[in-house]
Amino acid sequence: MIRDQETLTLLVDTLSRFVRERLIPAENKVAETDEIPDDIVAEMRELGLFGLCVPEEYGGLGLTMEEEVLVAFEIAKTSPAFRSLIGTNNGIGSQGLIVDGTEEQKSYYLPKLASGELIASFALTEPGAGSDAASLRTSAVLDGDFYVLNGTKRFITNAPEAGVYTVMARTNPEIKGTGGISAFIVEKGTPGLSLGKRDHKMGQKGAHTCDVMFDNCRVPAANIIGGKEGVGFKTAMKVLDKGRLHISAICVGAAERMLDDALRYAIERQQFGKPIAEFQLIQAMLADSKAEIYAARSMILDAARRRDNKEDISTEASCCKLFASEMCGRVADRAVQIHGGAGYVSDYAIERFYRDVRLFRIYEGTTQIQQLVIARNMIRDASL
Ligand code: COS
Repeated sequence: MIRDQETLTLLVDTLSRFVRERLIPAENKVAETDEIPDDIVAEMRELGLFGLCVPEEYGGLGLTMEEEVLVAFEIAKTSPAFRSLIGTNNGIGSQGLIVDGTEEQKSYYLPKLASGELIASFALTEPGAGSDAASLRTSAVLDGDFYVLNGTKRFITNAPEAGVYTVMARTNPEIKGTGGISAFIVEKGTPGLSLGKRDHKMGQKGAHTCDVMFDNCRVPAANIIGGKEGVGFKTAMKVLDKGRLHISAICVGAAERMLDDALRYAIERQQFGKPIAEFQLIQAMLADSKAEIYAARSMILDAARRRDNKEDISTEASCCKLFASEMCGRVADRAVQIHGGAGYVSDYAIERFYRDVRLFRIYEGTTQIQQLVIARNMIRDASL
């Protein structure tokens, strides 16, 4: 559901140039320093990148899902750390508010997220609750006009930078399953909220995660998302449906970049007296990668259009995440192989990408969770 082709083309072209001229040249510095330079963050703010998916009435660009994935294909052609910084404000950090927040909550927080004045984080995962998100143990006990939160959240993206956290916590310990879970907006600086030290990750340097701890953290009762207890798990699942589609598009962009690097290398690199691109075993790796990227791209656009059409895309989002993230892993592996020994040393970007993209098969639901969601939905639909 593209609203205005001309504006969209301008946006995609502008981003594509920004990626080529500003972000790709800064990749090595980000990997070495584990930081995104301040001037680049400022430019990202100016370009409106923190508010791509925030509705226009709250100061964002209000992109449709189809427009968002087209933008994501471009942004992902560089280090995933850049995307990660803007990703939570556009996705899992803001969507809880967008889909289920009250008008007061939306009008207070969304403009600050759209401008990038505040960074948002999504705090679902816990040390004992990863794939089994419904087993989370962080508690939220009502005490007058406040909820008192206790518990620990783990691997929380952008937590070190965040000004606001969407936190899933159990308001009703009597209900063991998902019905006892509620979602809260918790602001940085709330007494009782503290952060662990930054995680040392395999890749994605420049994108930060850490633990978020709540120790008798008093959160105003007005900050329960939607003003209602017991619906927080469903909010989180709706957020993840969209998030999974977005990550799928990121997988396509990253795979396109890796294939592009591998193709250039294969054309330049000479062995046995000719470019290695002329050898059919290399061509097979290039061709398989091209075909798989095309397949992922097509299915993501289809799912995005369906979401814009207000269809339930839980199954399709999981199909996209499953296929696109696994595809991205295969492309990374072939791209290293095409580079040969050069692919194993850090002179070439592929060594870094190979580590960076490994996360795509894990976060926002592992491949195995996507399989489970798809099969469960199939069985449910067949018995209707
Ligand atoms: N949209 C809206 N509601 C949804 C939903 C969706 N996509 N998916 C599930 N729900 C609802 C269900 O309808 C059910 O509601 P009722 O109790 O009213 O029937 C409720 O949520 C519980 O769903 P379910 O029974 O499927 O929960 P389970 O605990 O069995 O399993 C999985 C849920 C495994 C799918 C979930 O825990 C999950 O996605 N885990 C992975 C977590 C993850 O992605 N973490 C990444 C870190 S966050 S970046």
